[in-house]
Amino acid sequence: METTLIILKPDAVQRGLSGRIISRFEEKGLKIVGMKLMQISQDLASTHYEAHRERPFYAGLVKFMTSSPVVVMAVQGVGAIAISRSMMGATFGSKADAGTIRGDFGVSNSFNLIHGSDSPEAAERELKLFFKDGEVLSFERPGDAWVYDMSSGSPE
Ligand code: 3AN
Repeated sequence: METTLIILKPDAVQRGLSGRIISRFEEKGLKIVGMKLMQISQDLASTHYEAHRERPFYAGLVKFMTSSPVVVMAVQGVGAIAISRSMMGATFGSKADAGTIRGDFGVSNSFNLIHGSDSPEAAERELKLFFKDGEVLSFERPGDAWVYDMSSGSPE
C-alpha cells in the first residue's frame, strides 16, 4: 500500500472543480485517508518546491500556490503514486491527454490544477509537510472487498 500527497491547486478550488476531481479518485477506488482546505504559507511553498528553486518558473509557482486556498489530500492504494500521476496527466494542460484531470479540465501550462508526489520518497516527505500527526487516518472500507481481489491474502 502506498499513500501519496495530492494538492488541488488554487485554480481547481477557484474554478469549482474540487468535487469533480475528488470524485475521480474515489471512483477509481483509491482511498482518501486525509483531506483539508488550507492556505499554503510562503515558507511551506518554498520548502515543498525547494527542488525547483533555481528554475525560472519558481517565483511564479510559489506566488500561484500561495494565492488562494488549496485542498490537500492523502490518497492511499496499491500503486497509488503512479496511478495518481497517470490520472493527473502531463504537467502542461495544453499537452495532457484527454481523459486525464489536466487534459480534461485545463489548457494552461502554469495553472495546472493538481500536484501529486512523484516517488515514494517524495510522498513521505510531502505528507509530513502538509499533514500533522493524527490527520492521516486509518480506517476500514467494507467496499474494498470489491475494489481489490483479496483471494491470495494480499490486495491484487
Ligand atoms: P509535475 O507537477 O507534473 O510533477 P514538475 O514536478 O516538473 O511537474 O513541476 C512542478 C510544478 O512546477 C508543476 N506542477 C508546475 O506547476 C510547475 N512547472 C513546471 N514547469 C513549469 C513551467 N515551464 N512553467 C510554469 N510552471 C511550471
